[in-house]
Amino acid sequence: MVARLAFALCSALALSLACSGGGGPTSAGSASEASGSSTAATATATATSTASASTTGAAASTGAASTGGESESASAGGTSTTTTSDATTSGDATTSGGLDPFVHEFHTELVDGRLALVSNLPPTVAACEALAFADPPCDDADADGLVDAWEDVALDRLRPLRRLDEEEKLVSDPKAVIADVGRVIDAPDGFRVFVMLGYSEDYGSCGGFTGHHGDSERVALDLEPYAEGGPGGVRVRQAYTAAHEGTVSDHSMLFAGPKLADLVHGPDPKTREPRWIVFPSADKHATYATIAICEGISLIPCFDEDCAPDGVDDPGAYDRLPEVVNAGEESSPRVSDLAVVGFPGDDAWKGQDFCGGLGPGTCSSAVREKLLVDPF
Ligand SMILES: [Ca+2]
Ligand SMILES: [Ca+2]
Ligand SMILES: [Ca+2]
Repeated sequence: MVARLAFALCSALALSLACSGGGGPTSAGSASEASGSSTAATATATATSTASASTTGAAASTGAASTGGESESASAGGTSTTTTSDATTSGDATTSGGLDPFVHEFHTELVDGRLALVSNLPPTVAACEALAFADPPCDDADADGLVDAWEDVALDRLRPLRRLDEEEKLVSDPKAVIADVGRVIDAPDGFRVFVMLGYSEDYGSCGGFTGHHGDSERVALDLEPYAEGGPGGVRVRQAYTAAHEGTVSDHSMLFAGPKLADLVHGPDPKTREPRWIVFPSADKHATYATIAICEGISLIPCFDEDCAPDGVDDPGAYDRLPEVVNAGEESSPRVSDLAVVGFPGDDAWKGQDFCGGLGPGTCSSAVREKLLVDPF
């Protein structure tokens, strides 16, 4: 029972808190990380009814602080069955004005090989506020017209699991930290999801050559409305994986149309729902959509790329789905200081190098670039 309560609390605090290891940063080597942080919605803390959430600094920094804590959404993510959708209830358990409380029900599914999100919560604030429920979760702390609770679920459910190489150094580095920093926005005929895949260290290639503190990699998704998935239903229209982005050996790729079938999906370790899987190259963490693409990249000798755990007893030990935080928008951030996900000194929106919590210094590209530059 204690464990169940602890898990429920962790779920309620969701995106911004490290619930394993006593609240510290996500350890890349911990077994719990691979599956323990996949819960969905942000718990926007309320001053009145979620005292436990509102008293923690990390939770307060996710946007509850900027909204004044006027709403509550308790995530019930992380179910272990294949048939039960996650649900997020808003409002009091009792009805007000004769209206029922809104229960956010959502899950992913594959539609013609494309990942889709099914959700009964509409993405836009206007549509959300028109719902005939008591106090639906329509908060928009980042002022982009999208319901933050929907953004958080879309980000969490559609972001990829990282499947590491068997020689990836972070697996045996007890100080390694990884986390995702995301952004979700409206776009013509759909939405965009940007995910900075953060690593505390780029271990370099050829015995450490080209290594540096902080490694800001990324993927992005172009989403289209998916009416069969309910009012908040969306499905992947295009996907982007960045590899050595902006360098002479840039192997970033865009997947659209029939090429979307190349993307790899597998059961989420926690929810068992379909989840996108990407393959970061060993030690350098360039992100590839398939093992074949990764290992087919022919760089000069010694700088080749290796991906995926080959010949290991427990491939699952190389899967990572770390903590995620929705940074909001540059003009109305929900998170700026990335200490909340284990990267102290780093910032989602400042024009500074990303040092993976090991700065200051000359490290990798600013997180804001990974969130703002649209590859579609
Ligand atoms: Ca929003
Ligand atoms: Ca947003
Ligand atoms: Ca890298």
